Amino acid sequence: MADLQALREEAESAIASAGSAAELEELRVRYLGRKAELTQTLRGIGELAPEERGPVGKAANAVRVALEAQLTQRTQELEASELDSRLAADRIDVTLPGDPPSPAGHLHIVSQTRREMEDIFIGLGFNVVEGPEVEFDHYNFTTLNIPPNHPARALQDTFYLSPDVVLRTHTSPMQTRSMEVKAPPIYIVVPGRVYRRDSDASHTPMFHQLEGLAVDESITLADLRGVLLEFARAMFGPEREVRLRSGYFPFTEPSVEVDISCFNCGGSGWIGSQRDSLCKGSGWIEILGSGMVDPNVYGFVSEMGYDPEKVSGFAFGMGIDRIAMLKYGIPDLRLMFENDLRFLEQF
Ligand code: 2NL
Repeated sequence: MADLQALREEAESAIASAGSAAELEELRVRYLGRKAELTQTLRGIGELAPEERGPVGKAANAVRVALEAQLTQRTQELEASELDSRLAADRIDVTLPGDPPSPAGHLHIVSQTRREMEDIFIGLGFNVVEGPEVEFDHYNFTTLNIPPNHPARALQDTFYLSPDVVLRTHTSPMQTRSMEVKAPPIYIVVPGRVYRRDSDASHTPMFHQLEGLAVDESITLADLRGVLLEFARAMFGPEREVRLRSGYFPFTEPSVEVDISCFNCGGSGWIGSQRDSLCKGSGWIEILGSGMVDPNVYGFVSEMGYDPEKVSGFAFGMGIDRIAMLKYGIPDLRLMFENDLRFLEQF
């Protein structure tokens, strides 16, 4: 009985001072395991004198129950405090920003160029107008004085959605649409996507155009030249000159092709002793087509007061992608639409 009391005190103080769940498990094995002194005592009860069996068995059982209870309680306490310290040590601040922060993107080179062109024309008094990419052939061809058998109307060149609906081949339809709802004077530029059945290094089935239209009293070819000279200088540098050559479009008369003096060689055609490859040694680069609006075009919007005896105007059209290619030295138009970040990130 005295041994049992001593064993109980020893075990209780060991359990009370155990510092971890693992240590408690060791103590459980030592004091309550199969080879433990107490277990042996309980097993050996039958060998005791008959009058001792009752009190010793009772006392030994009481020690076992007490130690088990104390072990369970200490185990719970220690597990709780171990969890607390693990939670404190492993705490993650979920409010911290992601790592690494992803860099912000930027506008596509075509969008940047388009906005730059829009800004230049806004500065010259033009408004920016947009319109549908799916268009009636009436607006895409007929009101632009393009006759029924003109090659531009051929299935070969134009995407037809039905016999009288096309993907617009230029943004000019929106210029006629604008004149239908706004009496002169009108000063507009129309940027947007256009579609032609064409595909090589300088032609893609979809590309971007910006067309301009100015109709007012006494507009002349000199106004056209002045506006395009200002545009050329704003876009390609204050030293630029423009050159007008005779051209042909069904919707303008007269029509002119407009060149700018080459910004690569300064217009000389030479880089040192080499012919400039950009302008092919000519000193000039073609940037757009234009002309004075043909009186037949006004015939489709005469109700709005577009009387060729009273008003006159000029119009022009240019490729936004082509302007960007020239300005940034891009060798192949298809690069613009492949979405390769190694290309896009350069601009
Ligand atoms: C080019 C040439 C051009 C026009 C577009 C136009 C529009 C109306 C009336 C008359 Cl509503 N003309 N637009 C005029 C001349 C040329 O584009 O080479 N574009 C890439």
